[in-house]
Amino acid sequence: MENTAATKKVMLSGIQPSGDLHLGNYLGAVKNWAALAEEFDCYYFMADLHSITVRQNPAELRRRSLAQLAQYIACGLDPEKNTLFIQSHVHEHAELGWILNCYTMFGELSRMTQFKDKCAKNADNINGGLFTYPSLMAADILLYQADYVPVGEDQKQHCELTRDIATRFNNIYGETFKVPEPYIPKVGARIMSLVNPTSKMSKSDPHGCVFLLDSPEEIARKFKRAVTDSDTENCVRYAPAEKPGVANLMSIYSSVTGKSFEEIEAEFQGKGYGAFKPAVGEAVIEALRPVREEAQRIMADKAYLQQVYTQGAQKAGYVARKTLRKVYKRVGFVEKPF
Ligand code: ATP
Ligand code: LTN
Repeated sequence: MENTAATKKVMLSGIQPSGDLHLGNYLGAVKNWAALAEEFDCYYFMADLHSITVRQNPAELRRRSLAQLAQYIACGLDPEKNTLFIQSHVHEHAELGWILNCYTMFGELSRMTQFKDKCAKNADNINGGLFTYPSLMAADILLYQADYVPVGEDQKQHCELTRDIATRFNNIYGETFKVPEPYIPKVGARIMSLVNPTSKMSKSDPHGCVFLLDSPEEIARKFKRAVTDSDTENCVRYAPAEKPGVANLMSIYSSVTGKSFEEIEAEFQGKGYGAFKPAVGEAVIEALRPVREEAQRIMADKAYLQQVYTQGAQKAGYVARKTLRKVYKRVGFVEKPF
C-alpha cells in the first residue's frame, strides 16, 4: 500500500521557546526529525503555552518563537513535508488541556519529577500551570492521535502519564484517543554541558551551551574553554566514566563528522587536548554554518514565516478540531449549533 498521509503513522513533538535552540536540541532532536518526514506524518510545534509556566519577557518570547520556527526549517524540516505550527494558534490545545485536567489525578501530577525540579528552581512562582503542564502536554499529543512522540529521557515520564490519561478516558467513554508511544531515535547522542560535562547541555546553562545562532568566533571560544579532564594523560580516548569532558567532545565530533570513536582516537593520537578542542570547535562551526545562515535568511523573511505558520496552524487545526469535537460529544457537551 502506498505510504500516504492517511496511512502514515503520526509523529509529534514540541520544544518550548523558552530559550534559543542549542547543539543538544539539534543533535539530540531536531536534526533527527528531518529524516522522519518520508515515513511519518509529522507535526512539530513551538510550545509557547507551556513556556509561560515560567515567567517570560513578552518581546523575547515572540522573537524566540519565530526564531525557533526559522531554525526548525533551517535544520531541514521542510514545511511542505512537515506540519510546523505555533501551539497557541491552535486553541484546541488549551481546550483539550482543560478537559484532560479533569481526568488527571492530583497524585499523578505531584509525582512528576520535572514539576519538582521546576518548583525548586522557581520557588517564587510555583503556579498552577507548572503543576498541570503534563495534562496540556497530553492534549498536545492526543489531539493528533499521535503514534509516536520523539522526546529525550527527561520527557518519558510525561509520555507515560499521557498514555495513562488516554487509556483512562478510553475506558470511560470508549475508544477516543490513540495511546502513543515515546520514540527514542536510534541515532542522537545526549550532549553534555561544555563547562560541566556530567550534566546535560541545557538552555538554562548558557555558558556550557553552544547555540545554533552563535557566531563562529563564539563557538570557537566556547570549545577552547571546554572542560577536559584533569588527568595527566592528555590523550583523546573514549572513557566516559573516567573522562566525561573528553567523551562528550568525542560524541559531538562524532555526531557532526560521522567518524567513529576509533577513528577519532587515531586521528588525535599523540596530539593532546590542545589540538583536539579547536578541531571539535571547527567541525561544529562548519556543521552549524549552513543552519545559521539559512535560519538568519528565513528570520529576515517575515512574510514567508507567516505563511508557514499560517499553513501549519490550518492543517493542525483541522485535525485537532476533529478530535476535540469527538471528545466534547463523549463527555456530554451540547453540540455547538454554529
Ligand atoms: P531546559 O533547560 O528547560 O531543560 P532544554 O534545553 O533541556 O530545556 P528541552 O526543551 O527540554 O531543552 O528539549 C527539547 C528537545 O531537545 C527534547 O527532545 C530533548 O530530549 C532534546 N535535548 C535537550 N537537551 C539535549 C541534550 N543535551 N542532548 C540531547 N538532546 C537534548
Ligand atoms: N515538555 C516538552 C515540550 C513539549 C512536548 C509536547 C514534547 C510540550 N508538549 C508534546 C513532545 C510532545 C519539553 O519540555 N521538552
